[in-house]
Amino acid sequence: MSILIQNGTLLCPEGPVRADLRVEGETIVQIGPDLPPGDSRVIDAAGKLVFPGFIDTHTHFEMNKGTERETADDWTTGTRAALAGGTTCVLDFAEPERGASLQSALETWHDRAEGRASCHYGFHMTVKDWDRRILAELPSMTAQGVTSYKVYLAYPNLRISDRTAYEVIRAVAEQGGVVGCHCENGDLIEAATAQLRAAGRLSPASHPLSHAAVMEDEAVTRWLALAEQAGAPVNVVHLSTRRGLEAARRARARGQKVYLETCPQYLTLTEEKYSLPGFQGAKYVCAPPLRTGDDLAALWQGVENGEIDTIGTDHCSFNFHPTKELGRDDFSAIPGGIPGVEHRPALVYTFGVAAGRITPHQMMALLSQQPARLFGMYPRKGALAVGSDGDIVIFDPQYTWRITAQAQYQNVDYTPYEGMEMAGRTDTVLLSGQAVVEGGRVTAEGRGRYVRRGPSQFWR
Ligand code: DUC
Ligand code: ZN
Repeated sequence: MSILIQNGTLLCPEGPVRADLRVEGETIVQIGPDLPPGDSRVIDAAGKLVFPGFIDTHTHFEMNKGTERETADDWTTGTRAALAGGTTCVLDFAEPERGASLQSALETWHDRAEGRASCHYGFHMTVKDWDRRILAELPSMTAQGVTSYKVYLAYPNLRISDRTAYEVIRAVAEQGGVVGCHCENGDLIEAATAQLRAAGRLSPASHPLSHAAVMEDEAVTRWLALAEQAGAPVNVVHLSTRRGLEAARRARARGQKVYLETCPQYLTLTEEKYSLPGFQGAKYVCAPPLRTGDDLAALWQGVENGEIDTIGTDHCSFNFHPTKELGRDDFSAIPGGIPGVEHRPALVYTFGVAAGRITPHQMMALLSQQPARLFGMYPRKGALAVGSDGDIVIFDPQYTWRITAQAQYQNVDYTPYEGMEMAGRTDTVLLSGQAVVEGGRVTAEGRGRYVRRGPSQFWR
């Protein structure tokens, strides 16, 4: 069975092209003007934008599994929501139990995703223990298609020392992979949290104070110093501040290869949300927190001028009732994380393309091409090109709608973007050459497959 997409504007690697595109089996087989329909099913994409399937570089499905702090979205609901929005591949964070092997985490994540995922998926590997045994596992991870890692400089149960971070960067670089870092200074977060609690300041309004911009600045600066000493490219995940961006600029000016991810929440929402009445601020608690309007403007500037490479969601959904409410009496007990896997493409289109900040081609680079390159999937994924996978999004830039929790696929009882008007939506999605979203509704589920990734393809 083949599908011919006619009359669309294709966001090809070299730029937008008005042409037709044919997918046969799982693969793009033809791109060109006026392709004959033959016996292909024809989809008319006149007036629409045709993107390579979007890749979400940062999700947490089934996090804290089996605890009262388990996330609301599991692999079934999270990947279905992703697909509805046009995300055809997610990269989720596998995390070993304390003292356990990387292999054990990889197997756990495979078990959770296999047969349930509606979009394709790969895994980054979180490193929290570091010893000869873990080091020895890296070649096997590479062979199994895991080529990206994450470390934390925050959280008591996750954070690693500078020496470990340095050694992980070096070891992963030898594998041709890349390490991303959660850059916040854990000691300063803990000190500020203790001070605020001692002063009886226990509402969500204290959350951004306990994660001040200086804590990101310091951690980005340190992370990039460790990378400089290691002599290897690194990634910064969920960058949220002007100061963090400036720290990355300084490292790049010294010649370092630095990759930057930000998230829709840092491009569309600000810290005033934490002062909403009635504990509503808890809905926005995530780490790093929402920031100021000045930070938001700086991040957009970074997106516009190509300094920011990827926009992932950090999708980590907790129901307001009862999960966020665990922190009703103490902001520091509010589970940190917000949903977004479904709405990222519409948000980036609305606040980026429709607002005149970026072109559709830049949106393609941020959501498809650069994620695929950095995480070893290009050009099989992330490109509209002959020979690439038939993961394709037909996006309608004319369709206006409002985000609501009531109408979302995400399995969570709110959305931080409630009521926002969107200037376009994902209309049709092909996954490996098959239509799985039509008219904005998911029509086929459970067809996601594991993506075995290769080395990072650095371009900076
Ligand atoms: N931040 C969050 O808000 N949630 C999940 C992990 C993270 O770093
Ligand atoms: Zn995260």
